[in-house]
Amino acid sequence: MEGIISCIRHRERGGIFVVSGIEGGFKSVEFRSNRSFSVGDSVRLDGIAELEPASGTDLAKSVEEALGKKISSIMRAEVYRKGVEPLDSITGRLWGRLESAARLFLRKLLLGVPIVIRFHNDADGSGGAYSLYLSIKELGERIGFAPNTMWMMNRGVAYSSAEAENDMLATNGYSAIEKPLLVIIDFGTAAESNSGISSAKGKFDIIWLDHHPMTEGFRGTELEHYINPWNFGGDSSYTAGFLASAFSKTFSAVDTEEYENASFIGDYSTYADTGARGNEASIIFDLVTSDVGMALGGGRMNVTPQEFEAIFANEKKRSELLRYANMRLGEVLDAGIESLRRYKGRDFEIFMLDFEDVRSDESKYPLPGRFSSKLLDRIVASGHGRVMVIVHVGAYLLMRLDKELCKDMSLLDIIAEVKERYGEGIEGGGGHRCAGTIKLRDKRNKRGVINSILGSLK
Ligand SMILES: [Mn+2]
Repeated sequence: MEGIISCIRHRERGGIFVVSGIEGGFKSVEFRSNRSFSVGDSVRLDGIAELEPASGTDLAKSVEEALGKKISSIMRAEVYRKGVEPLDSITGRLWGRLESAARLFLRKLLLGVPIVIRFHNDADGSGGAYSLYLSIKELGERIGFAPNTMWMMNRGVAYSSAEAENDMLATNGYSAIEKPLLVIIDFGTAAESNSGISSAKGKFDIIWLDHHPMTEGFRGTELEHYINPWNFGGDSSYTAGFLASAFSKTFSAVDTEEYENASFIGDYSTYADTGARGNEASIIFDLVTSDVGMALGGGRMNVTPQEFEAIFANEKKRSELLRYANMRLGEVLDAGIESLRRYKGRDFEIFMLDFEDVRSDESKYPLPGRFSSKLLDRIVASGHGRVMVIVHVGAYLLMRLDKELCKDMSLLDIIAEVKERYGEGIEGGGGHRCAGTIKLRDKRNKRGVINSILGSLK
C-alpha cells in the first residue's frame, strides 16, 4: 500500500506510524519501525515487513480524495429517531450540526490523529462516552482503521486550564498531519471554562457536546462545533449522553438505547424510562466514576469505556458493584434524613444538610451531587410536596428542587442573584433549572451565603 504518514507516536528509536493510504479506497494501518520518518512523508508499505520512502508526488492529494469518499460512504443519511417527541424534533434540528462535527471526527479517527474524549464523571457523561465508544468499536469492526483515542474522566463541571494542560500533555508524544481533536461530553458550559478553552483552542480542534444552560460570558459558544440542545429549542432533559449517542448515530447504527436511558435516568430527564433497561448501567456509571479507586483498585484516577465494558461483561463484578452501591446509598440516605434541618420558604419547605455529617472516609460514593438528588427523592417519597434541598460541603452548595416547585422557580435565577450579590466571592455556579451548584471562593463565607439565600426565599 502506498500512502502518507498521518501520525507518529514517538519512541526512543523510530516510532509507531499510522500510514494513511489507498488500497481499494482509503485505508489506515499502524506500523512500527525503527527508521525515522516525518509526518506527511510518502511511504510504501510492503506487507508488514517494510516501510519505504515513496515518491508519488500526488499521493497526498489522492489520499485526501479517498478519505473524503470514505467518510461520505460511512455517514448514515437518516436522522436518528426514538419515536419520542419532542426529543426527535430537537434531534432533527441539530442533526446537520452533528453531521458536520462527525465529518471532522471521522477524519481524525481514520487518519489516526489523537482524539481526547473528556466526559463528566456521572451517569450522563459516562453513558455518552460509552455510546460513542461502542460506535467507534463497531465502525472499526466494519472498516478497519488505527484509532488513537484517549478517554479522560472529568472531575466536576469546568474545563479549566489544568484540564487543558493535561490534554496537551497527553497528545505531546504524537506528531500528526493535523491538529488533534478534543471532544467534550456533558460539562463545561460556564465562564469557568473560558481559560481552558483559550489554552486548548490553538492546539486542538474541538467538538463540544453539552446540555447545560449557557451562562453569561461563556465563550465556548463561539466554537464551530459547539452543540447544545438549548440552541435548538431543547432543554436539559435532552441529555449530553443522549446527544453524544445521537452524534455517534451519524456513523454507526449500533444499539445504545440502554446507555441513553442510563443518561436520562442519571440526570432526572423527563425522557427517563425507569421501567426499561438502563437503571443498572446508570448506577454502575455513577458508582465507578464517583470512586474509581474502590471500583477498579487502589490509586486509580481515570476510567475508560473498555473498563466499563469489562464490568458489564462480568456478571459477578456487576452484581457485586450494584449491591455495594445500593447498600452504601441506603446508609448515607438514612443518615442524611436523620441530620436534616428544616426551614420555611414562601410556600414550600427547605431541607438543609451538612454533607460532612454523613460522608465517610471509606468511600467517596455517593458524590454529593448524586446524593442530593437521591435525598430529594427520599423526602418527596415520604409525602412532602414542593421541596427545596440544599446540601453543603466544603466550599460547595448543591441545590435541588422537586418537579412541582421547579415549575414556578429556577435555581439558575437564585444562582444568578447570589453571583450578583457576592461578585468575586463566588468562584462558579451553574447547572440546570431544578439542579444547581454554587462554589464559593472561601468556604468561610458559606453561612452568610446560605442565610442570604434562605432570606430571599421567605
Ligand atoms: Mn448531564
